[in-house]
Amino acid sequence: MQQHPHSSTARPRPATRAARRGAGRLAGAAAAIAAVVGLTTLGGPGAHAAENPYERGPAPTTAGIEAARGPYAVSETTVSSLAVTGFGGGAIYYPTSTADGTFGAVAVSPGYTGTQSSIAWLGPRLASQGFVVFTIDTLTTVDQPDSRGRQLLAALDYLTERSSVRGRIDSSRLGVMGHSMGGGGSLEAAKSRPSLQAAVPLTPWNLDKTWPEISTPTLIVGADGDSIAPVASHAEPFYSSLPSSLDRAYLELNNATHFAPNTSNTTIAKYSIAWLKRFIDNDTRYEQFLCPLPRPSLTIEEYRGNCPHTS
Ligand code: 9J3
Ligand code: ZN
Repeated sequence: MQQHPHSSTARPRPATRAARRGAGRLAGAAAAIAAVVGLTTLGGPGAHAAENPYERGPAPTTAGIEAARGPYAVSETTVSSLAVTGFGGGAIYYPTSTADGTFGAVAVSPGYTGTQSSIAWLGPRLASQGFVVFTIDTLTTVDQPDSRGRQLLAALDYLTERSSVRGRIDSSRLGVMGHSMGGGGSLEAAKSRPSLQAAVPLTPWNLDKTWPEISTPTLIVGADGDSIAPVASHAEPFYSSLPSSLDRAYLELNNATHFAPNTSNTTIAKYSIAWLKRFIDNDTRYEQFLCPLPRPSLTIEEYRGNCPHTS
């Protein structure tokens, strides 16, 4: 599918000079009337809210966010570990087109012993929906969650300040994701950088069970069959310890293991896309997929969260 650049239909122009003058006067009068009408309706219940400057792509559908690819064609560039400091390099996936302006960006950390290839499927899957996505390698594959959190932030700094795609990114609209210790690292990153707009830890693992310091909207994804980071001692207490005033959610995958985030997974993609769109892009068109709370199904063991969202 092709990207959907904002386009306007060209208006036929009157042929004669007089006709153009006439059209100009009419347009001026119409603008004046529109300005007065706009003033009288500002703030009223029927007022059209200012257009969201961060919204990207067409109106979403369930099929669209469940699809293997979204509306944007995606390009990829790799970043050598030798070219960066504070993390291990990785792969950047980004919408090819420059017609839609800048995009929000997300850094994604792998888990213990994993490399960026273990979470690479998320790169094109999320980027094709209109994000710049950096799936990273860590400095060593045995780095712990606190280190992975710092590395996610170093990767975002590289992405927005030095990378070849820095001009395509809105540096005020950033998020973090990660698998296992990388999910634990996502919590660490959000705790230390409250300006992050969204966090999505995937079957997260961390020795720290309490996250009341987080003010970033956070979707925690657990797996009912996870015996490495059991939800009862990881994902669930992480979710429960987030402030109850925060926009937060807990999605527990049904019939899934610790390694569900390592291969293409439509449930993970669908709710990650909705969460990132809703909170990185402030795109309330995606609220429909998050509220009312998704019901248990063949793929969802349980879903908890607050509705409606407040930020
Ligand atoms: O990143 C992970 O997969 C964390 C789970 C783990 O291996 O914990 C044992 C140290
Ligand atoms: Zn804590």
